[in-house]
Order: sequence, then structure tokens, then C-alpha cells
Amino acid sequence: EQAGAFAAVDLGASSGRVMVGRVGPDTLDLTEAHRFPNRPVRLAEGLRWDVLGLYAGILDGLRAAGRVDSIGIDSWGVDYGLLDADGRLLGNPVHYRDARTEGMARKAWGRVPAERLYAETGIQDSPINTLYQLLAAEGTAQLAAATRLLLIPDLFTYWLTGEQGTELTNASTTQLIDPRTGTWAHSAADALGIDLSLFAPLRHPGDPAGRLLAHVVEHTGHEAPVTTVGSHDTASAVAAVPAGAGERFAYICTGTWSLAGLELDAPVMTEPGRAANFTNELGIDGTVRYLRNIMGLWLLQECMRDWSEPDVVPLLREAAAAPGPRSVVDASDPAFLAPGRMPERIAEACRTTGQPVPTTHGAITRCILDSLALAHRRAITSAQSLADHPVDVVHVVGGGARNRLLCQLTADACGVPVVAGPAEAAALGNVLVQARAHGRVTDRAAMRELLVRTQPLERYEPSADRGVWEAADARVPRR
Ligand code: LRH
Repeated sequence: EQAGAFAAVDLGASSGRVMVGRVGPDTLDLTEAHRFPNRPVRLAEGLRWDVLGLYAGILDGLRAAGRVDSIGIDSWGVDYGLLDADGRLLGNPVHYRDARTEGMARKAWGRVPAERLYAETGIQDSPINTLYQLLAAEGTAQLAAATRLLLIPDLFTYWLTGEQGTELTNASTTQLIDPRTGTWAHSAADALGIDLSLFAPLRHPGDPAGRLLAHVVEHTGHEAPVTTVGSHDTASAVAAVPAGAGERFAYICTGTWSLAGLELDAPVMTEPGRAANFTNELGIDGTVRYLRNIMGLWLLQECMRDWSEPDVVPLLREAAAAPGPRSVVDASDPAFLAPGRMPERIAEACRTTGQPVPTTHGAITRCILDSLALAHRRAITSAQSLADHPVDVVHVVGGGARNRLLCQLTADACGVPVVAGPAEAAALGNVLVQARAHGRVTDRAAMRELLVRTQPLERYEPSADRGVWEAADARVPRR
């Protein structure tokens, strides 16, 4: 059987990996060539990404991957590096959890009213948005010196190939793209004072992105083309949702974040959608990711950091034994965005909503998982009514698909079956888009059909007890 080999560089908030996917008519398997930590660094000036460290990890990973037919890169959204006129990186890219965007929504709305901004971009109001980051950078020497802005995956593609571009799915997270047209929102950008010529020309998943530069080939030991994929990790993950033909599904991409919503053919840019803070990000093939950003397992990761507890297994065991849902917090509240003091902040949220404050690590873990399940329920329920798009099943993909308790609670809270897996959805979506561009799979339906046939999935049925989730829902005010 003929199979192609594709290297997926997939960068997450806490680690990066280079995976090799083999794709043939009846084959889709993924092996890890290299995994490396992604450790943000706090300077006096703020929280920064160590992009050189990440790039070194990518190079080592590509070397470990061996000969492949192509390479694709995806990462978290919204963040970027700035280049000067010589094409050199100006400083360390700023982390989206940096506090600099505080107050920037108000600054934006002073130039373009919130309703108009949403009507032209369809993007949720979140402090992480590239637009707000650019407004925060206004007047800095760095931005003044910049002639080019490259989103994180595009920056690495540039370093590997010397070619500059702006991949569309990730560009949609900037809040400067009109999802109805898939091009820049010129009128909003002009009114906001954002210079769109900073951005390199748009490119689309499947487009060729360049070939490895000679010094890169020297390090990796082999030549390969770089292929544009859904470079926003969530776009790649949704491309790898193992939905059967005709299935009416919602998805939750779980990891550091939970991204919960629907895949649609067209954006839904309504006022009720804006009020519920739904976003219309672009997926592959002109699809729209109509979803909400939920804080995700970040809440637990930060508690574990606070507790100096590296092992999640005992926490999940205690959490599973704890009764719940007892105390729940609003897991989509941006109050939880910044790092630090997470157990205290969760306790505070329980206190202000008049609920018992969980004290043991197991009880706090349970509170977090119940809160995520509740946020999943709210997002999936609202998405269906806002988009008039009912579903029968929820696919949980990404790292959280391995978390059995989270999957069961999500099924219980949503009241529909959960199908969990694959955990490495972003890497698989990255691989599949490359494989399609290189003729190994025909279309999006065939990609999903291959996933269904090859990936181990687990099904969770909802429990009959719906009342406890309605009661939990009533305890947490909606923002
Ligand atoms: C998930 C993700 C998410 C974005 C956030 C910045 O990794 O890309 O879709 O909102 O990171």
C-alpha cells in the first residue's frame, strides 16, 4: 500500500511537538518524533514567548522526523512577531496572557463601536485578540520600527523557508478579517488606525509555503516543501474531528483552552451571538468555527503549578470520588486568564457566588472539571440555538479527550453522548491537510472518513440526572 509521510509541527501553550503522520488509502497513523517544552519567560517588561527555543525544538524535531514528503506548522492563535525592514525579528513576541491589553477593548470601541466591530469581523471580545495587542503596542518604538507582522506559525515558516505569508485560519483570530469574505476587514482596520500593510499576503491551507533554506537542510539532513495547513491549532483540530457523514455534531477542542462550538458553512454575525461572546473563526475550506473560548485545563495546570504537584493522576482519582457538581465557577470568565494564585482566585469566585469553598486539592480539581463541564454545556446549548443548528453528539478532541472524568461530566452536563478522541487532533488535521495537498486523500469528507476508520474513539453516554446540572447552571451568573 502506498503511504505518504508528513511532518506536523504542532505548538501548544506548554509544549511543542513534531509528529510524523503516515497517510494511505487505509492508513492514518501518527508517531512522535520530538517533544519539547514551551516555557514562557517573564521579564520586567512582561510575559514573552521564547521563540528561539521553540525554533530550536522544531529544527531538532524535523531532523528526528527523517525524510518526509512535506512539513506543516500550526500553533496557538493571536500572537505574532514583528520584523524590521531587513526581515529581522524585533524582540521576543508577547504572550497573549500578558497584561498589556487591559482596557484595549474600550480603546477600540472608541474608534469603532463594538456592534460595528462585530458586524465586520464576527470575533469575540477577548483581551487576547491581536487587534487589542496592536492597540496596546501603539506608540512603542518596536511597532514604529516594524514593517512586517508575522503570526507565530508564519514566523517559523519564514525562518524555515525565507517566504512570508499570512495563513487565513490563524489570520481570522486577529479580529481584522471579515469572515464573510475571507479577506481583510479594511473599513474597520482603517477606522481603528491599524496598518494592514504590516501583514504579508494571505495564503490558504493547502497552498505551498516554500522550501527549506540550505542551512536548514544542513541541520535536518533532508529537503522538503513546507505546505500551508490550518495554522491555527484549533482549525487543524476541528479538521480532524472524526464525524461520520451527515452526523449533526458539536465539538470541544480541549487542552489549555476548551474551544466549544459548531462547524458552519457561513458565519453567524448577530447581536445575540455577540452578546453571548461567540466567535466566527475561519476553518479549512471556507468553514466557520462558531465557538466560545473557555479557560480549559489551564485552570488545573495553574493550580498544579501553585501546589507544586506534577502528577495529575491522584488529583483526578480524588476528584472522581468527590461528590459533584457542588461548587462551580464561570470557566469562561477572562478573570482567570492571567497566570498566578489560581486556587485563591477559584475560592474567591465560589465565595462571591455563595457556594462552599472547596479546600482539598481533589475538591478543587473537581470544582474545575465541573465548571468546565458547565461551560461546555452553556456553549454547546447556546451555539445550537444561536446558529439554529441542532446536534446529536459532541466530539471531544485534543488532550482533554484522555481525561475520562472530564468527558463523562461533559456528556452529563450537555445531555448528549460524547465521542472522545483523537487526543492529537491538531497534529492529525495538520497532517491530513498536507496529505490532501499532496494527493493522498481526496477531500474533507474523505479525511473524516479515514479518521473514523482508523482512530480509536471512546463513547460516553449522558447520565439521566439532568437536574443537578440545571441547578449548577443557576448558581453561576452568565456574564
Ligand atoms: C488554542 C488557541 C485558541 C486561541 C488561543 C490563543 O491553542 O489557539 O484557539 O483562542 O489558543
